[in-house]
Amino acid sequence: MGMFCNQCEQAANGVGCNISGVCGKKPDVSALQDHLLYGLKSLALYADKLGRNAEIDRFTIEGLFTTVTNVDFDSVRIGEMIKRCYELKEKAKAASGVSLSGAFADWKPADDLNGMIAQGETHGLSTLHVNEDMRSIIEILILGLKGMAAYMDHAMILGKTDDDVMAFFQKALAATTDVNLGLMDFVGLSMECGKQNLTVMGLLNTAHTDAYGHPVPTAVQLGTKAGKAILVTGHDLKMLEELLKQTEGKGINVYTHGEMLPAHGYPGLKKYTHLVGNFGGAWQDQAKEFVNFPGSIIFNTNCIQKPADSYKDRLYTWGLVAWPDVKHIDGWDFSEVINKALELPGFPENPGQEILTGFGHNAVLGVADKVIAAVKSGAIKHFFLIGGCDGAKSGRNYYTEFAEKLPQDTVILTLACGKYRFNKLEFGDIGGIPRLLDIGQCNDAYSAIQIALALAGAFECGVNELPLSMILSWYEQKAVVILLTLFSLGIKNIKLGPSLPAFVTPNILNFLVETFNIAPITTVEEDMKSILG
Ligand code: SF4
Ligand code: SF3
Repeated sequence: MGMFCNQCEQAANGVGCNISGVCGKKPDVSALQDHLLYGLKSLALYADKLGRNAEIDRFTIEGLFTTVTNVDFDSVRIGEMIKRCYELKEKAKAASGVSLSGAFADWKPADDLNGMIAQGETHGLSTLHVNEDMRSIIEILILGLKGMAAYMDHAMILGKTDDDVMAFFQKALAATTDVNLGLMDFVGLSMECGKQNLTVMGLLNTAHTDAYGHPVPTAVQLGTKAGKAILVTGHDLKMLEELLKQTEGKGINVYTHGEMLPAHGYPGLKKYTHLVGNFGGAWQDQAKEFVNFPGSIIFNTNCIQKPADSYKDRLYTWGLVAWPDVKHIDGWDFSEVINKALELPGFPENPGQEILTGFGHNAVLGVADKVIAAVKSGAIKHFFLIGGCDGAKSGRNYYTEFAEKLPQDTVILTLACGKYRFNKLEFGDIGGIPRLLDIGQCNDAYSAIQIALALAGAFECGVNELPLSMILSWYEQKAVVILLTLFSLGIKNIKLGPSLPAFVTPNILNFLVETFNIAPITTVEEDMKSILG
């Protein structure tokens, strides 16, 4: 059985995974994910005509997020989603009263998993186009939709949605089945996807700050506290809050991992005194780090990797993340995770280094006067946004080296898990402003954009004219949609690494270079020289 997937930065040989996924995705799961995406397009053909339907819209978001890299590796769960997708498609068809025909409109999955896998193998990138540039731009749109769905899922968990955004999801998915649309139609839809994602990231920002307050600068302990322990990894703050409530007074300390680190900055979460610190680094180090965590571990979103036997029995998944044979928690009752932690030895007291987080736009703009004065006096010469995803492939020490070699009169803004490349280093401060400001998770790119817009307003220039450079790293589809958002805002001169996406053809890349002057990272010396002169 073969497969083809090129949606992330780990795509084998820079082309695509065709025997088995570098991420651990097996051909059957790949076929089922392709099949689910095909079903979501079929559903969208009717949902687009039907208008807003909460059940269908919620499913579309969950379905798309399920196919994001490092989320769901469980064939049985994906098979169930395909069945559900078909039920909803039939429901949307009946309710919309429209009659459509064609391969997508007539989609019907087989009754059993093997049949669904066989169908999925024929769906591939599930487009009717043969031109490779068309396929490339359609894939960019689809991967953008997947990334945006991830952020929408978190917003929906906190009770937020947006009708216009949901209408766009269905319109764009349906458009990918339309052979009459041309290249520029999909360029337009991709830019619109970026714009819609700004709304979604804003919605999620409001959801977070309504529920937990605006992040405040907070020192996070990297050592351990004596007691039983639970590690939470992923991105979902609501899940962490529920776990904190359920562990209160039980003698269990809760630690964050990976993209959960910024949780410590939220007043509504940091008030729990048993949220004690952050353990480990970015996702790709989980296998070597989790073995040393003497408590239970729970994933609430990506990035999960094949668990080692040494910690599999104390590992749990929640929400859309799943791995075969790893216990999945449905709903909001975490007693099983808690009871497991109580059986395990926990940590001894071992204080360690502290690092700072919590520099969202509210905190940074709260000291805007100081920042602007420092720029005007020449104390701050340049800002660098060094952020994005971390990953396993070599070449990512570029980001560590870049941060280390920056002159002392520069400030680094960072976000997402790529920060682990340098967030334990000492950068000092400029007149009391820390030189390293952790804005938050990948979705807090929204906050970075607000900071950039406010600075541009204060200096009466455009964002491209600011002394600000973006040195970004990508890995999965959330990074793709953030790039589309930056493009939709007209942001130019981004340097992107560690390698360029396999799904971008030379012609599409030329278009992006000509329009946005985006460039691949080269060497630290060369890139720094080209920016700072
Ligand atoms: Fe390969 Fe990435 Fe696809 Fe996994 S998600 S199969 S690593 S391209
Ligand atoms: Fe990291 Fe997976 Fe992208 Fe939220 S946790 S940024 S890679």
